[in-house]
Amino acid sequence: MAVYECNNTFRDFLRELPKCEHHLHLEGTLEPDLLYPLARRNNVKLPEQFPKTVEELENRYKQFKDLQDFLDFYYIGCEVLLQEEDFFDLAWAYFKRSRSQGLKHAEVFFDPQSHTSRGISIETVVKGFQRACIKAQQELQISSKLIMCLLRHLPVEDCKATLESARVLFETQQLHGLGLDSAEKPFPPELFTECYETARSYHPDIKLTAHAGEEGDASYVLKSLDLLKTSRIDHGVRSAEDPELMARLAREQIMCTICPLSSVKLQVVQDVRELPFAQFLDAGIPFSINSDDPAYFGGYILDNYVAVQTRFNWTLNVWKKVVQQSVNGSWCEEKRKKELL
Ligand code: ES4
Ligand code: ZN
Repeated sequence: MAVYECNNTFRDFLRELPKCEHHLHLEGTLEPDLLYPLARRNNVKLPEQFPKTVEELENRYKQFKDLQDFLDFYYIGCEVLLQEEDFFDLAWAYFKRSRSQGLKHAEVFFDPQSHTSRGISIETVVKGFQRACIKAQQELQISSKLIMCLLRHLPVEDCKATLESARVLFETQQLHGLGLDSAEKPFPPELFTECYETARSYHPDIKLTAHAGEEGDASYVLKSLDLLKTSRIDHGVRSAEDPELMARLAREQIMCTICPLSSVKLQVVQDVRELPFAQFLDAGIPFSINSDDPAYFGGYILDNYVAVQTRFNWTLNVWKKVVQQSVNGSWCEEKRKKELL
């Protein structure tokens, strides 16, 4: 793994920037040193071949072959989460750790299906996460929004049932948006057109996003916009392969939520320097810098900002622009955006 470190002065500067995170899977914040205690607390037996110690697991996380190799670990990790308290502990640990890295606002994903499939109710999951969000606002001054994701590798009928079970949560805006994650390539956006239509019928202000252009090519991004009508794209880095799409992302000001350390760890690119930041800046496509699954990819939000700086050496003015874009592209109230800037 390449080293992504910058000098202390720059790290301090980046820490002080009002950072917003738009691409963060709460289940992806499960650190090995929480995974084993939770497994014990809940009497969960991990698979026979699963690493036995924190150190062994951390070593295994140093490199993933691809997205699926990572997802296999991610879903096993989910199995130690059972009680409302577990979901609270998980999210609270994320907020505390990210506060020390200068996080101000977070729009966080969770995957109800990885829990409801084990007999846990969506209410248990959401209540635990909501309590952590409230505490983060009160004690850490971090604002947040919850985004529910559908697992695209599961049958569409299962996704529809999950949406229906969350209907009231969307109607009351306890859930702010809908996303789509998990294995991308075999499960293209068009499978979920109806799900997104249903979600739009739940609330006029519901926000829509989808993972696209991570392992799938630019056509996945295009289809997410056209069929799912998303106003944001998670990752989207392979958009750079299609000039017409790039022009559209700029015209429609579609924010791409880029995750530098994730894309290296999952071998989407071999080094952060290969990510299309310069093309996005030149084209005027808004993007944000995010940690995705920090417990698995070796870095929280500031670590990702630092990784970008080590490769791109941006001036203070470029950072100012990047931060402004990130705040302006957030799904928070206008009043909160003004406070952040
Ligand atoms: C994910 Cl990096 C990534 N891609 C797709 N689905 C995911 N779920 C959690 N992390
Ligand atoms: Zn993701």
